[in-house]
Amino acid sequence: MERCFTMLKPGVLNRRIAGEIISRLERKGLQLIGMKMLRIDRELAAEHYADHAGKHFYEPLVSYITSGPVVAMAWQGDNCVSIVRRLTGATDPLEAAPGTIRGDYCAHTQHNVMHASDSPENAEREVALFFAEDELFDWKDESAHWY
Ligand code: 3AN
Repeated sequence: MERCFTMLKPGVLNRRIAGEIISRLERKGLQLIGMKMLRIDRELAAEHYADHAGKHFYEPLVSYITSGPVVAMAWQGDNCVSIVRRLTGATDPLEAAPGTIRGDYCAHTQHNVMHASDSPENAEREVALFFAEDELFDWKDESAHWY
């Protein structure tokens, strides 16, 4: 069973679209095993986006991600990372297909609505960065065979 970390970026709550986005992941059949709202500080942002340090968009990215509350989520399911990435769409909203989250809800790369882990390894690292073990709920998913 694979896990994936997702995070609704600042602005999503302001726009009142958090529920719609979460619904898309739920309706696909992924299992939500952790969720919380938090305000990211610069230290956590730097750790989360360490791979991007030094890139031209790094400073704006850190300023943005720390600018308001986010909704962090941990999901579980077969091929969870690939499924979430496909539902999320391309990084650049101009490339993101209509029907994907980024294809439907944003117009600028910097404000592209949702972070999603890009590999199972990064997913494990990110889930551990944002959630303590006792904040994750590996509940019995009797409906898994419906999807
Ligand atoms: P993804 O979020 O699709 O995995 P990454 O990991 O390359 O994409 O980028 C992380 C975040 O950095 C993106 N979600 C976006 O907010 C921001 N970002 C990436 N590339 C650019 C860019 N060219 N200009 C502005 N922001 C960018």
